[in-house]
Amino acid sequence: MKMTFRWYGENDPVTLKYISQIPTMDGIVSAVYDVAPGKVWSNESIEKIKGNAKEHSLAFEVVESVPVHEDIKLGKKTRDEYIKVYKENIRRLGKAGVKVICYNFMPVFDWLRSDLDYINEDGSSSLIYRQEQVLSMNPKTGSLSLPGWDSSYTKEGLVSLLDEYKGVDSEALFANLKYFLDAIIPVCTEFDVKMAIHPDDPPWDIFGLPRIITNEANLDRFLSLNASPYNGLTLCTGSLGASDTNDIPKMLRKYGAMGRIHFVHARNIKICGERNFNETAHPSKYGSLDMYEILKALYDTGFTGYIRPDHGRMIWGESGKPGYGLYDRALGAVYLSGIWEAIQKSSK
Ligand SMILES: [Mn+2]
Repeated sequence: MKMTFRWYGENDPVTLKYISQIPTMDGIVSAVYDVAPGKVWSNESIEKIKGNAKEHSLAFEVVESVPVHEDIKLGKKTRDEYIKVYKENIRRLGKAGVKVICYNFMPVFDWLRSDLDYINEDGSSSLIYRQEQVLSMNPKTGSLSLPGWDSSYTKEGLVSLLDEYKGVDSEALFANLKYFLDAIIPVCTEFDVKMAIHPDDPPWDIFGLPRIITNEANLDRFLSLNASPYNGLTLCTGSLGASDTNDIPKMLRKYGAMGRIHFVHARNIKICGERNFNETAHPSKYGSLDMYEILKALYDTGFTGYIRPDHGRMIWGESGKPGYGLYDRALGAVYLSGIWEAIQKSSK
């Protein structure tokens, strides 16, 4: 298991120096952030991230994410041009030593939350999700004020994009995903870059948009779309865990044994009512997920891939990018590494 930490580049208030000071840290997870989806990343930008990381003795072997252009998800004729660009990015990243690319295939929005700054009893703050509140912000009426998304699209742009998805149901989305995978996996194989799809967050349909990376049956189907081991998963415990019908340790054991888990996002959430949840501190006692069982499942299936603490709360007066402060994620990393050491030593 290799411990990593997401870094948002030179504008991230969490510096590489701070990340390198977190005990047990092996590397960073990053991306080129100033290029629009569907464009080629410059070799200079890729090398710069790698060089910056190296200066702090951190590896740069995981990219999160290379965004998939909406035309690919929509299955439009123009997708071939965007797939060509995607393949070029895989080649460039592979040559730079990147081993895993995390991506998602969620239409229009990826993660959704109702509040990015919910104040907990102890004064820390968390991202939370309340289904009713999210649905009351129906973007089709132009009344979008989704935290984190309200400035990503213009009202008109969003309405027309949502219109384009009217003909795309989950079957069509699966077909478009297969088309994409079949095109890129040969390049991944040649350049030894593993693709790791991130589950949909939260793992159910929203605003009439299909979501397909949501549960065990759909993950089985996803993996069978292209049987190559280069077609794999980012197992995000908090995303899948928002649905209490998902048995996370069971899924980790199953897909881990198949060698299809390349990257793990380990975070905890507390389910509080149907389709409502709060993000919590990482330890098991605060959330609905048992982090020991999660790491034990990885250990038992011989996991050698990458893991990172996922969203943290804001604690100790820190402010910054919601979910991506330094302190609580650092505590998460060390907690996860502590469990791992205990499992390793007690298994000898
Ligand atoms: Mn995640």
